Amino acid sequence: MNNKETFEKTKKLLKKHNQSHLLAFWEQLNASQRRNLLAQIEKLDFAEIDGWVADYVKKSAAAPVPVNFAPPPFYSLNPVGPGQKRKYNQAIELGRELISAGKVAAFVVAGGQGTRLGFDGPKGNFPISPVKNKTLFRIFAEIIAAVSEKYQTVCPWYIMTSPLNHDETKEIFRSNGYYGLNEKDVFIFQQGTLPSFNLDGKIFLADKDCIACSPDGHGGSLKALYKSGAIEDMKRRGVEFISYLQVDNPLINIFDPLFIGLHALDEAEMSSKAVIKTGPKERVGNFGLVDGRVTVVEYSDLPDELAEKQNPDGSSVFRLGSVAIHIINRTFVEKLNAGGFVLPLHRAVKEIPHIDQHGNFVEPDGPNSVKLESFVFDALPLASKSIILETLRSEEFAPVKNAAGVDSVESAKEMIVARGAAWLESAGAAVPRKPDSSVDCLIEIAPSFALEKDDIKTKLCKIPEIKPMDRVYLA
Ligand code: UD2
Repeated sequence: MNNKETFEKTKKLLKKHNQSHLLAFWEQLNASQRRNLLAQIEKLDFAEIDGWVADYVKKSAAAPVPVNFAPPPFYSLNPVGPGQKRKYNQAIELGRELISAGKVAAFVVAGGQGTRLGFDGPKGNFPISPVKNKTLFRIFAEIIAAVSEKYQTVCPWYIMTSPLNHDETKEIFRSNGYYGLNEKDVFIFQQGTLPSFNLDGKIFLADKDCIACSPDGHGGSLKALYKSGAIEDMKRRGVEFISYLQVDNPLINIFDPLFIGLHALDEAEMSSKAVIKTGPKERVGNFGLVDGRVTVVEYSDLPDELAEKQNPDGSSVFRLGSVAIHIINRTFVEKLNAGGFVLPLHRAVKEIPHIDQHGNFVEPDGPNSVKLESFVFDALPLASKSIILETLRSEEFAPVKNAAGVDSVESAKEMIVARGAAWLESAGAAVPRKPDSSVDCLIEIAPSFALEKDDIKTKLCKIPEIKPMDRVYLA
């Protein structure tokens, strides 16, 4: 087909789907801009887009929570009874074997914008450790290096970026020498994007030859892992289990033998860790069971009466919060992609800069657009088996979301110090505390020193003397 024919065909297609404005500036474009725009339009499936506009853009209500949403079974922090105690021990053994055999990889989703933090640049480059100011990426890299050393193996690391931060992320890794890891064991790839819509369902133009797009949500990782060749790379290396984490959690225990082992023993396909929520409205997903399948309902979609529903003992019925920590089987991702799976989309109303019908650039002063995203936890009900393991917030979850207040830089630093203090105290050290029992010094334990509490006892040759206001760094 020649250019003219392609143009006419595209024009017709856009008219049919109410998106003719995408070619509004055609006459002003040069040949390469025209090719560029047509290539972007060609990638869009307009029949699918019509469905999104009807279901998610023009409708503002989230899909209702299924009426049979029930509390799910889960493995509690401590095993219940001798049978389960044996199972936990067996799982820890198996988890260790799987890590040693190189069957577990780390996978961080780092394609988000991190707007709430107000930090310019990839969030993984945010400095967070209390004494050495290590960035999130450096902390993860040091965990991976320490696990590889502890288990005498090579743990590969997969990192998903988005077009918003891909080049910058690659440059950060390059200029930091891959944080001491082998470059060939670090696989950085991009997620996909989806067009942004105005509130009437028209796709925005970012420029005269460019469609406005945003990252397709962390659910896009399940496709991007496959498309990018990351899954193929895992297969070649013999990786069977993907340890999924978010970029904003410096307390993450990436290679947890118990979690990996329970998941493998139960032959699950995708599993999750949960914390007990701080309250009915904590901004985390809520675990439930629908038709026997583990399902997560985001905090914003859970009706108040369910969020506040209580058991006879006063505890919340839906008290298990999703901290976005998962083990995903490599073969599950392969199976999903072979079957052409579709995850539901979720809408977020955002401020998206764009050009108007006259070609003038518009910087909105309020929400003007619908951004669509898929969520990785929506794949849980597609798994043939899925387990949930309760974990302690103080040990594993300190998200850095906001500049101040809840889930902030300050709270995450305090939690890193508090965990370090608890680990040292368990080994017999005296940690100075303030009258309100908070820690009165700074403590940072490098992953090379201890990956978990029990490592401290074996590493600590001499109990350190810590004075108020000290800055303690153990490496
Ligand atoms: C997420 C979960 C919430 C809870 C919480 C724990 C959702 C919708 N909610 O909340 O249930 O588990 O985390 O901290 O997930 N990302 C990408 N690409 C994208 C969008 C996001 O890689 O297109 C990454 C992002 O870089 C980050 C993670 O996904 O690592 C979570 O993104 P978020 O901060 O937007 O999620 P949040 O805080 O709404």
